[in-house]
Amino acid sequence: LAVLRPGSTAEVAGAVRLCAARGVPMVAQGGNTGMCGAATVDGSGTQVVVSLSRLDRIREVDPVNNTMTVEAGCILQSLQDAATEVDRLFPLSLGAEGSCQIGGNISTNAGGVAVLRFGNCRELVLGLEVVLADGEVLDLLRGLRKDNTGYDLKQLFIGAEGTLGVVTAAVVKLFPAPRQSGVALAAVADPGQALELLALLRGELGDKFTAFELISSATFEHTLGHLSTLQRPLSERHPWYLLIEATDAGTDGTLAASLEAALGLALEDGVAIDVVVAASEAQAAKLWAIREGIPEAQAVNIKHDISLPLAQIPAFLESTEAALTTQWPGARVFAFGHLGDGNLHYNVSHPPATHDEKGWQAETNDVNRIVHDATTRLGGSISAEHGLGQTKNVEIARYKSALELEVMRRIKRALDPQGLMNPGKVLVDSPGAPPR
Ligand code: S2G
Ligand code: ZN
Repeated sequence: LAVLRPGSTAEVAGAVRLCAARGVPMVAQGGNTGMCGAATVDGSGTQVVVSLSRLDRIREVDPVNNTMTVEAGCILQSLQDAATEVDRLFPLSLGAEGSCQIGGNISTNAGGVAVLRFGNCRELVLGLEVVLADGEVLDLLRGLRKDNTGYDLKQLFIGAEGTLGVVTAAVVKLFPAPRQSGVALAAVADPGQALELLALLRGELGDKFTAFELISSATFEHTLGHLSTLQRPLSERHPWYLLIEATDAGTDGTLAASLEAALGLALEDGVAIDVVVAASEAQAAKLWAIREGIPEAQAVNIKHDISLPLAQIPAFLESTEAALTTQWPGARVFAFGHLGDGNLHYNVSHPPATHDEKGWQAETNDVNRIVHDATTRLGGSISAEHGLGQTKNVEIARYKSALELEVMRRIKRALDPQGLMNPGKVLVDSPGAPPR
């Protein structure tokens, strides 16, 4: 019906009161970079978008408390820059950081490449300001690391995709700025060896170990082929690659040596086949550019964002690719992502002999069935970091217990009795939604 562009929390509250009084469903929207359509209205023509873009003030930076109070419409990059200005780090980092907004990151509990060391939004947020479905402003903007005074209400809204209220501001944690960093690319023979390398680096680097991104050979070659600006960092081709990053807030200058020693050990122990350690920031950026270039080269594939218990990952990769290529000979699997978190992005391309790119999308449900059933069978989750939105809400009804879904509905009914907050997202049938 409209895009509402409130300029303050009070205006968001006014807009929500207006919509609530008239039974108009609201879809809160930040940078709209989500992967599951959570911030997109449905086709009914009855919903309004509530854009948070004008709530873009950094209200307070407190380097003593190591917190920052920011409004929902702040671009993620601007938070990173504001932290750097006071010699701190705000560690949330993901591909869309130049345009995604912190309100949307919080509402989808975004992860990205530094979860291994710093956790996802659930761990990075200390306080929230939320406009509830009746227009009341719930002020939870406390920057306390410890506060056991009742239910931890903020956690209800983190990852709720705007279905319980509209996030308008947050208190986020700051960390010591890294003084040293080291980036390397390692080649391994198989996912089992990747897990051995993960364990070795965890032992050798401890909490200096920041990122561990898996890239399959197919993904690596496809990305290098797609982005001509990228340079091949190792002379030989290998079955699997790991992009590794370590950082240290200390100034003792030992990080590079520690990283090289750990990788030397991996080579000696036969845990890695080959390794290249970036000799400069420019070379480190070139290695990261390969990982950052992957999503752009994946545009037309059927995508998945799953997580598994780490030990199940080799079995999942082997059995699922076999099942997919049996049903669709010639389909290619592009597996990559945040292996340290057990989180794989598992994208499947069209089998050229039988499907073109457009036709392949029609197979999405059947491909999802194989991938999501295998994930669930191995104790995993069908959405590790991208959320559910409107593309996976139906899927969770298949994999979550009736009781788990019922408890979610009870929370939804309690906080949004009219079912006006982003209806149809997360939970397929938004309880209480007015019949349309
Ligand atoms: C990543 C980005 C979205 C995708 O690259 O880590 O979360 O799957 C993804 O292409
Ligand atoms: Zn990811």
